[in-house]
Amino acid sequence: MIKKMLFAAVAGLTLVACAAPATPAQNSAGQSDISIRDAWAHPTMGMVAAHEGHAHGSHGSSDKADAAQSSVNSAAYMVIENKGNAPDKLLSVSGDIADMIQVHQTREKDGMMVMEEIADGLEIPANGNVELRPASYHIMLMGVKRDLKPGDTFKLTLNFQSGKVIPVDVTVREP
Ligand SMILES: [Cu+2]
Repeated sequence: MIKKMLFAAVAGLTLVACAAPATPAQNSAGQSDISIRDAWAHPTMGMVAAHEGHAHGSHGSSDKADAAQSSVNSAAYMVIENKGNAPDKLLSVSGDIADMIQVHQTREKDGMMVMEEIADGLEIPANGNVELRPASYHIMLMGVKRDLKPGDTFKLTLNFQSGKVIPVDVTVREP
């Protein structure tokens, strides 16, 4: 009985080991294999604290003006690598460092640099990587809740189409 079970287990392992090289062109059973490196974000240059001082003294201004002034933004960058044989997509990013977090791209539009949300997800190709960097793809942090000083760290959680949920430690530094 034990011998029979052992045989079944070995057979199963062999099948798994052989499956990938045997079907290189058919990756319908493929999986992404996501890893993150070099995650960093812009400092906020003391603007969060500066605004709080200002807000307390601005009783006459409207809520709307306060909201606009209170929105201190930053952006996070990193390299997202996919060592798997299936593409994946970064669908959303969550974290408590900012009121709103979106995946953005910066591009030129009518001679101006504009940034917009990548609403349908940022594709990470199979056996490839995507670099998020200034003036390109970035994770927009809108309404940063505390000052980000060089050397600080905070956490983001990256949510992928495959269902992978990957926590990332982001270090604040100058570009
Ligand atoms: Cu942006």
